Amino acid sequence: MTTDSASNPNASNSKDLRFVIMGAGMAGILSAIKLQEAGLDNYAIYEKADRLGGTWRENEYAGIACDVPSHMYCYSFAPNPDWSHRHSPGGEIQAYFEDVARRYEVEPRIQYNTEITRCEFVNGRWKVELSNGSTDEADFLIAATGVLHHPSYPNIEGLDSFGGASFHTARWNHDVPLAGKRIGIIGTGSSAIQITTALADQVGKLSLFQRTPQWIMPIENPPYSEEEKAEFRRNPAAMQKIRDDVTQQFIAGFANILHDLDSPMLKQIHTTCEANLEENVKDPELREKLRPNYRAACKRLIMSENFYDAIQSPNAELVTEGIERVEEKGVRTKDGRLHELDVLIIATGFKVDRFMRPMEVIGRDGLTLEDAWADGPFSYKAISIPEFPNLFMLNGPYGPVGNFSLIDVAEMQFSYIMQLVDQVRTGACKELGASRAATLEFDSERIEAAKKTIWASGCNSWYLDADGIPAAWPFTFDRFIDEMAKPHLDHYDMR
Ligand code: N01
Repeated sequence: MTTDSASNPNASNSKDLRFVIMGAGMAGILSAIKLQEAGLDNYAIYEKADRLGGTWRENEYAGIACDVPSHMYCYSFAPNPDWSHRHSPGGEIQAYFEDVARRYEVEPRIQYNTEITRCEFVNGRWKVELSNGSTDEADFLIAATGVLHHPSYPNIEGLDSFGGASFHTARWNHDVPLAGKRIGIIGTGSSAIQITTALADQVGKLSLFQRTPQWIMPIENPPYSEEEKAEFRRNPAAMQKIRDDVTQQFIAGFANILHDLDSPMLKQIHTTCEANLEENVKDPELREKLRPNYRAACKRLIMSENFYDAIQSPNAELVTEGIERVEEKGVRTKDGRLHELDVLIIATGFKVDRFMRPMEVIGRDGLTLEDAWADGPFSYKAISIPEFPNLFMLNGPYGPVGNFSLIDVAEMQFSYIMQLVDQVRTGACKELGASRAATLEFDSERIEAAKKTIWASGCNSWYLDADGIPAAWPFTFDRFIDEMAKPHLDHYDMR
């Protein structure tokens, strides 16, 4: 795949090319493994926390699991025969990343507790400043900083005045006992639904504060038996078969039809969610409170085995009255009622427009990322930003995020990035980044396509940017695969 041109006098000695990887989550570990494989061993991987794992390190809330099946939600080159369930819990996923990082000898290379604070492109190289006061220099920056990263807190009066324990889902406080307590959860996204399902039976009282109801796609989550795991060990093709089948289902049943509102598959998703609600919620009043007034999959589709059971358990209450304010003793809703609580869980999601920020990033001619993204984050195909040469992103703005495995996405993106790196390795140029013209053209096509997707069909969600336009890959997944297969080098400014 990667070739040095010994005959080209401009070719770089690959061993000299230095890479700085931002973050040791799923995408950062992947980058380090792939660089090592390509013989590009001159890299540093900086991680601000004291452990690797990214989102799986940060999200330790009760009931956390991945709704992408486990045999798909793992690196293609590192299948895992030991997944306990079709959708394995978050702790297992974290352990998987730790294990892969160790086995591929990336773990000892990670510099923990080291936040990148500033990067500036000076004379063809990136000068990198670190929180410990030291510096680095790199030919390439790989931004592997994740999407759902910075907790978003609601702007609710009195939030700080609550007298009990309160924490965001991504800042779970394991020291707070929950058994038998009165728990409030604000939000009804994937996090809140999983927490409700995990806690409803254990706590004294669970109050779920719902601003907007969600469609729930029913899933099954059977455990893998010891015989099945032994078979996966003996015959890795059996794992691959599951991965291929699930991937095809995701692509054909969802990712390729997001823009086709009349497609029978999208209608089928809606019908399935509707039937789930009709058949599994007995009380008609509760059923109507749980019924969304928008199309299924407009918000990120929630998958759950048993949310409806949980919310119907005797100690659970769905609160649909709006929140007036938070007080010392609990949450007061607009009808004047005080919901007394011991613990308040903030399940209000993430600031999804941050990406690598608050890091200060300064590209060509002093252009800061803050200025470049003043009207909102943008990119060329989720990979590159004009005037920020040799900086490439994994899962950057407008990448495919809709109910798909971001691992597969990152693997495709990284192999695309390696083809860009090859341009420098072979001496075709010293620096490259998407041209402004190609980025603007891509962006206007993207916006038009985004307006036609299911995400723009009449609901509010974290997919939408400040102008209400979905900021995720709006084309078919097949197109993403094609785009990532080979860069259009004429869309790059190569110097
Ligand atoms: O966050 P969210 P999340 N007052 O943004 C509500 C991934 N993930 O952490 O709908 C009251 O989806 C808000 O209400 P509304 C997955 O990609 C995956 O749950 O805007 N409520 C909404 O209900 C997911 O999509 C998995 O009206 C307020 C909720 O908070 C993404 O992470 C598991 C409010 C936020 O929902 C984020 O999920 C978990 C306010 N002021 C997460 N502000 C799996 O793989 C916000 N809300 C299973």
